[in-house]
Amino acid sequence: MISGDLFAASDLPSCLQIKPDVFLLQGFAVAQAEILLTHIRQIAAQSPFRNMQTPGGFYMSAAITNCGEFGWLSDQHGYRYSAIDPQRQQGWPPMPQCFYRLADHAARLAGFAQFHPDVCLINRYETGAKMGLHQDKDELDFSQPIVSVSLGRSALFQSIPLAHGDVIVWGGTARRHYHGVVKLTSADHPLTGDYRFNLTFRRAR
Ligand code: MD6
Ligand code: FE
Repeated sequence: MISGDLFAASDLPSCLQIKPDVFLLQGFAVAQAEILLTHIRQIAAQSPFRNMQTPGGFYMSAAITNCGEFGWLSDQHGYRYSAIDPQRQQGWPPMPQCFYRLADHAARLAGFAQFHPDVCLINRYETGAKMGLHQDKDELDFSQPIVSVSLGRSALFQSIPLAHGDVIVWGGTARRHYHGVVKLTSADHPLTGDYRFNLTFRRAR
């Protein structure tokens, strides 16, 4: 039986606009964190995390893999999306239904009712890893937001502290803003140990 309490205001997930067109859903993915981490392990068993080379010849400190129709890649030739994981010479593992549902739900709460991600880029950070200042601009349609899910250890994303289970929806005027992740200092999380994982859902094509 559905009780009135199910729809009490306090049960609605909070969705805070923290900057123009940047929404923070604090703890939104906490309840699903363990199943998400299980899927990440299964994806990585097929398409392993790897430290990709940048066009400048350096290696990224965050290790990356993908699931979905396409995956984001960096190598000496540049940044791009590809339907093929060059490491295994076949497609990326499929995007689990629960990933898709989480991204869709978060996007809706932030006002993006028509988000259709075809990529989930998965970043893995350990102590000392960071993500330099960048724009996400390899996608075709900038009216589609990016939904970002943080798992495990906390990190500072621009001036925003992101904790386990926090979700960011990044769209509209913010979509092409520069951003980065500050170098992680030593700390452990009970579910991920030394690691922080970040899922970013995107529409590439
Ligand atoms: C990270 N995130 O949080 C890296 N990009 O590890 C991103 O680069 C990012 O969280 C675009 C939109 C949301 C993001
Ligand atoms: Fe980004």
